[in-house]
Amino acid sequence: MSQESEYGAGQIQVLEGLEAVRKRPAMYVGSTDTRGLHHLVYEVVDNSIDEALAGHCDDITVAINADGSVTVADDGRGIPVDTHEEYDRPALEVILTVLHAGGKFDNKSYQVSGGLHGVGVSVVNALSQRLEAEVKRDGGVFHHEFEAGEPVGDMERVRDMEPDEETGTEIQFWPDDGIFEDLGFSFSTLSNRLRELAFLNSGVRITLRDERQETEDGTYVEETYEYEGGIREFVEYLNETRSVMHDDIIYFEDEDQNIQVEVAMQATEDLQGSIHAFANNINTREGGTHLTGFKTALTRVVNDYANEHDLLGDIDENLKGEDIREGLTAVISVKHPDPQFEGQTKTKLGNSEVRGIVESAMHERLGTYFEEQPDTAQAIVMKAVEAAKARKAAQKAEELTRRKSALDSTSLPGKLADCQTKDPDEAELFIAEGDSAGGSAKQARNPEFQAVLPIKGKILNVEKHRLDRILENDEIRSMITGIGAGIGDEFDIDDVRYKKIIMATDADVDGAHIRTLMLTFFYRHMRPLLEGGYVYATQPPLYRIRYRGETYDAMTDAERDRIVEEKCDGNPTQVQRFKGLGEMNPEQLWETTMNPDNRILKQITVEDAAAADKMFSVLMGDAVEPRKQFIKENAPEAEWIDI
Ligand code: 0RA
Repeated sequence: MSQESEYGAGQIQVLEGLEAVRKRPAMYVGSTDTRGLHHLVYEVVDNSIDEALAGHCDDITVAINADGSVTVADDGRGIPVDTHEEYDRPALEVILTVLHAGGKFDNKSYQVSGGLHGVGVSVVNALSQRLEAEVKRDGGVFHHEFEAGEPVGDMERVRDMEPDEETGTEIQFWPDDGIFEDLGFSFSTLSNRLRELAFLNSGVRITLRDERQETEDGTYVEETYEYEGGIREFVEYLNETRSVMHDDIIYFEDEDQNIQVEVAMQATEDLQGSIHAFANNINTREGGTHLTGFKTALTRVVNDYANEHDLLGDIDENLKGEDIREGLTAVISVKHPDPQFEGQTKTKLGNSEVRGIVESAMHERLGTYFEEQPDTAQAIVMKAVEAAKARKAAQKAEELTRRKSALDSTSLPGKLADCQTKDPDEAELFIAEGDSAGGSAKQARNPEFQAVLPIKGKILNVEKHRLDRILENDEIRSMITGIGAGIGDEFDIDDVRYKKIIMATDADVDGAHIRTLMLTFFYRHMRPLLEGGYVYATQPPLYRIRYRGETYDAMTDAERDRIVEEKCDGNPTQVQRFKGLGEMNPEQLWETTMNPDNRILKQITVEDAAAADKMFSVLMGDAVEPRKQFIKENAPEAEWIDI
C-alpha cells in the first residue's frame, strides 16, 4: 500500500506521533509476542537493505548484545543529519520520531518499506525503552539518544570522520519490556531471515553475532551470509539434501516497466514441491500474480515440449500443473516500485501487470533452456508423466470417492473423544501419543471444550509418500476427519473444528520424533493450520518435587536442583521423574498438562517457510549426514521444534 493512497493515514499518524505506536503496537509490528520483537530488527535491517538496493551499502552487521539489546550497523550513506526545514530539527531526529518520515527523504526505486514491514525506524524507536543512533556522514560522526521514542538532549557531532573512514549508520535499541511479552532474541530466527535476505539480495554481506554467550576460545557465535549467486544459491541450499535431476540451476532475470523479475529452479526426485515466491524481499506466502505467472508458463512450456516430442505416451491428456511441480524447487523474486499486498496476512502480491511479465519471461527463457538441454527437459517431462500416472491410478481406483467418504467430517473417527462445544474458538483437540496417554487424557480432560484423539506411535513419514498412500494411513485419516477441514488443496481453514490442536507427546526422543512426523504432515498438507497459529505442543514437567505437603514441578534438571536447594531444607524430599504422559495419573495430567490455568503450551509457528521447508527435507529425507549435522547445529536452540 503506498503511503499516499491510504486514506490520509500518513498525515493522521504524523499528527498522532509515536504515542499511537506505543498505544497500539500490534498495529505496527503485528504483535507484541516474540514475532513482533524480531520484527523490530527486520525493520532496521530493511532500511539498510534499501541502501544496498540503491547501491550504497554492501555490509550489514546485526549483533545481539550481552545486555539483550540489538545493534544494526551498515555502511550506507548514513541517515541524513542536516536540518529538516519543516520541523527545524536534524533529519536524523525527524526520521526517528515521526512516523513514515523515512521514505519522504529519498525517492528510492525499490524500497522494501511500504510492504509488510516498512513502517519505518521511528516505530522501532517508539517501542524501545532506549535507542542510540550513530551516523557517519558529511565528514562527521553524529550521535543521538532516545527514550521511549523521545529525544534525550540534542543530536551531537562527536568528532570528525577519519580520512579513510566509511559512511554508515549504527542503531542500537533496547526493546521496551512494558510492551513486549518476551525480550529474548532468537539467534536461529534472526539467522533464517538474514540468510534469506542475503540470498535475495546478492552481493550484500550480512553478519549475525551473538554476544550473549562467549565460546570457550573467547569469541562469539557469528555467522556471515553472502551469496554472489543470489537466489541460484538459495535453490542450491534448499536442495542440499535432495537428489537433483540436473546439475545446473535454471536461472533468469528480466526487467520490464521498472519491475525486476528473477527466477531460479531445479528439479529433484522428491515428491514435495518447494516453490517460494518473494516480492520486495517479503515472503509472499499467499502467492499472487508473480506465482500465477510462473505456474502458468511452467505448465505450458512443459506440455508444449512433451507434445512436440511425443513424450506423453498413454496419458491421453495434458500434464497438470501439480504433476509438473512435483519435486520442483524454485525461488521467484520480484522487486516492484509500488507493490500491492493483499490477502488475509497481506502476503499475496496483487499487482496484475506482474503476472504477464513473469509469464512471458519464463515462457521464453524456459523454452530456450529446454531446447538447449534436451536431456534435462526429457527427464523433467518423464517425472511429471510418472506423477500424472500415479494421480490417474489413484483416481481410477476410485481413490477420490473413497477419499471423499473416508474424509467426510460427518463420520468422525471412532477413537476420538469429542468435546461438547461446537465453537472452534473454544474447542481444543489433544492428539495424544499412545493408548495409555490417550486413555489418561480422556479421563483427565474437561469434556466441555477438550477433545482427545489417541494416535498410535509413529505415524507415516509423509515426506516420502504421495498423497494416495498417505490417505491409506489410519492415523492420518483420523487426524484429517477429526480436524474436519480437509487436506491439501482442498483444506479450508474456516472448517476447522478446533482452533487449538495440541500435540501431547512425551518429553523424550520418541516423543520428539512423533511430534516431528505430525508437524511434517501439518506443514505439507495442512499448512494454514500452522500459519494460523493453531498448532501447539504440550510442555509437561519432567519432575515433581514433594516437600512437607507442598508440590513443585520442574521443567529441567536445573530447575529441579534450584527448587530442591531453595525450597527443601534437608528433610525428606521426594523427587518423581515423569517418563511420559502415560505415567501420570489423570489428576496429574490435568494439573500439569491440560488445565488451561497451569499448563504451559508451546505455540508452533512457521516464521519462515523456506527455512521450515529445508528443515523438513533435511529431517525427514534420505540423506543421513546433513541430518546429523543439522541436529548437531540446531539442537541446543531448536525452538519451534525440539529435535
Ligand atoms: C533517509 C534517507 C536516506 C537514507 C536513510 C534514510 C537511511 C536510513 C537508514 C536506517 C538504517 N540505515 C539507514 N541508512 C540510510 C537517503 C540519504 C541520502 O540521500 O543520502
